[in-house]
Amino acid sequence: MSQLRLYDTARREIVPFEPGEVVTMYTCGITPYDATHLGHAAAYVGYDVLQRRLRDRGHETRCVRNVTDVDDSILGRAREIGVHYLDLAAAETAKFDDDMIALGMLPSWSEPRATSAIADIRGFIGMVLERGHAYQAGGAVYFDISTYERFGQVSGYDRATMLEYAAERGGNVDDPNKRDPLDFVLWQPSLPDEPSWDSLWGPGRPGWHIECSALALRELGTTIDLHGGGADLIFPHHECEAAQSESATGEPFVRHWMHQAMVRMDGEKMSKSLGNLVFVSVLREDWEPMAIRLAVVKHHYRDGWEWHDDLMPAAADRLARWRAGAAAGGDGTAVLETVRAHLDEDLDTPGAIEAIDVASAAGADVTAAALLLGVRLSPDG
Ligand code: 5CA
Ligand code: ZN
Repeated sequence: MSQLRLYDTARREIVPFEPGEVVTMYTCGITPYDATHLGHAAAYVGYDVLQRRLRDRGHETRCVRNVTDVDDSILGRAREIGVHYLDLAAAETAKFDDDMIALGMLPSWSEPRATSAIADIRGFIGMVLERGHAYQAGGAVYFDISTYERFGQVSGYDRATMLEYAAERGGNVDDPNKRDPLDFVLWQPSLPDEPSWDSLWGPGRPGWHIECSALALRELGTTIDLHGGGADLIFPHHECEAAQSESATGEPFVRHWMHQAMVRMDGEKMSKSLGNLVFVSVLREDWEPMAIRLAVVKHHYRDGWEWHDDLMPAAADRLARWRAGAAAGGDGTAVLETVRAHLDEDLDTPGAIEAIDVASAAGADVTAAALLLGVRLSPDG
């Protein structure tokens, strides 16, 4: 069997991915304050294809995907529309789950909510403080990046770039309580109408990054095989996770980092905050879910791509062609092997799709090959 090779964000090159029999993975899940858009779908489709190929190679995969049910954005939206934040989270998570099932996603090994981890988070912050990597100021607890030499190991960004992204992505660089603007919050006081939990450092709520470190440790252990999410999370989110996790445990946090490039619309990252969104649920009104999945896997996970309306009819045509090939019933073993080889080379889904196109046009039954991409050709397949 060929070697499975994957790009590692931290090493900045394609390297062999050689986990043990059980593969532990953690992918950053949604903040459920709005519907699932194509950017989310793309992020999870990539991890799904990876899991399918790993299982096909004989591994057991355990992929944890958290739900950020308490943070600035969900609390802000709940306040704006006048509902309890947990009701908002529950409603949006249910819709997200429905979209994920429709898109043929393997079930997650677990889907823990951030609010399920308050006790774990408090314990985790205690470990970081005890080892001298954090300080208290103004009712909050901050991670002290001056105590952690490898800050920057995941992103490879220089300080100026880190400052720019921290300012853009909710890092509160102007917070006067911080010793360094790149220090980040582990625990913070809540506003009067926000949820608040008791802690040794005063009442409050967790910072954002800490939930993923605490949940990865709780669910999967000290060192995990693979961690990722969208590339927008490389900094500060994953950089900060790595810093606090390695500071808390003294052990390596992640063996391999994998990030999905951004899906764009109108030239900008598709995002809830900008509002340039294509919702999966809206696309599902006009197109079958497998065509939506095909429109996504047509792109390589490391190439950012722009959404445009022609993608759906093209994907639906392709699905129909593959089905016609499957009905013709020719031998599909060769194309299955070709697809495996493409996936083993940094999840080359565009290459795999081209190979399926060719085989299908020649009358091969491409059902098994398509299924490795998570594309079901028969309704009950
Ligand atoms: N709850 C946090 C992670 S702990 C969060 O980032 N939530 S999110 O709802 O904003 O994003 C969910 C996932 O979708 C993240 O992995 C994020 O990186 C990814 N994502 C968001 N927008 C895009 C996009 N336009 N293209 C690709 N991936 C995206
Ligand atoms: Zn996360």
